[in-house]
Amino acid sequence: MQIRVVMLADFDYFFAQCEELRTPAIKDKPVVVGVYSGRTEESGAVSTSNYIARKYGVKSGMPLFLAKRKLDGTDAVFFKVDHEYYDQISDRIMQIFRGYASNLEQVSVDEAYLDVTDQVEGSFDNAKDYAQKIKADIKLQVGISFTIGVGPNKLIAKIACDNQKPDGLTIVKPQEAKTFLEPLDVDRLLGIGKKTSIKMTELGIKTIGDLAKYGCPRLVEIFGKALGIYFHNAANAIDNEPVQEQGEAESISKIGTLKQDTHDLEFILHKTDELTEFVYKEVTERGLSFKLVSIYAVNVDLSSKSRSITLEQPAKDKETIRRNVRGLFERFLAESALAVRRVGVRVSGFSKDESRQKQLTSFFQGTT
Ligand code: DCP
Ligand code: CA
Ligand code: CA
Repeated sequence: MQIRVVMLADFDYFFAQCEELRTPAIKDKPVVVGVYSGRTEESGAVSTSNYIARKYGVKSGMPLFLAKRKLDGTDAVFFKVDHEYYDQISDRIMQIFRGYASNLEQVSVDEAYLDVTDQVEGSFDNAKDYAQKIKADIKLQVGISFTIGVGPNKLIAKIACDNQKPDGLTIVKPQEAKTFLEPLDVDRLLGIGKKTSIKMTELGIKTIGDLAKYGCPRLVEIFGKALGIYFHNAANAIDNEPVQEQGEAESISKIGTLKQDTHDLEFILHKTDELTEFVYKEVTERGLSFKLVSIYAVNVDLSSKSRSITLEQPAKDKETIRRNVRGLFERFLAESALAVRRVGVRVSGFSKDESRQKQLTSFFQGTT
């Protein structure tokens, strides 16, 4: 399998940071966001708090009265959760992420995986600059800080992200992945909760390194085939799960570097035609129809932009991709004076190609 560069972005003290954004004057005070159960004025639990409040021992899930007690004598401010507002901010950030990644997988309101392999040309050194650029862009556009973990797969990206917070950036290169995991407690792996971790301690497995050395056949014997193999692979830093939009099928895209920086439409279309060939081939092989055609451009100053168009009808032919890519680039170049360095073509919004299914059905009918 080709080397991948996967990022996990996790927004810092998210609900509380959203409140700070709305009311900047509270930034230097302890900020607590809570769910009030309504039984009494005080009853309810802490959703999250800013890092100042955390210094006083406030934690997510803690009863509010306890948080209040810990913050006694400070100028702490308390808020009721406002999911609608947090969702809006989250949506804006996710939308910006989409312009930076070939694939985006949102896992929760404040977390998303980005597959940026193409954008950084498979290089973990480029990934560092790229991550900093994304962070700076969103800080500027939205005003929210977050932490990024970068690794060769989702598993490593996630654990790397937990390494240093807030406003952190941890990069784990493929060759460092196993050593990075080795000293960590096994329960840092997804799927190892209290019960499993007790069981592992009994087996003499304390760290991920211990688990990596434990034989795969023994693990299968103890935990069953699926789990045993998963534990063995995870401990050895192996994870082939793709970064994939949840709910809908992922997109198919291809990005390439132009022979020279240019603002010339025909020169760019010459390249995108090549990329379209690749995308079209993949779409056909998988029997998909698409409803969304997008372009992606990285300018000489390394800023990047994407533009999309939703088709009236699902399509599956090459000409539709070509025509829309041309239209999108025409408009894009008219709006931007910068020369372009890299370009991309993407289709998404898939449905299964029904005519092909019919063909298959009639094929089966014909043979019986
Ligand atoms: N949340 C909640 N109740 C919990 C945990 C979390 O309501 N017990 C909400 C509030 C958080 C959001 O989910 O802002 C994201 O959770 P995280 O675990 O990512 O925590 P934070 O973003 O608050 O902090 P961190 O900076 O540690 O990521
Ligand atoms: Ca989170
Ligand atoms: Ca978070």
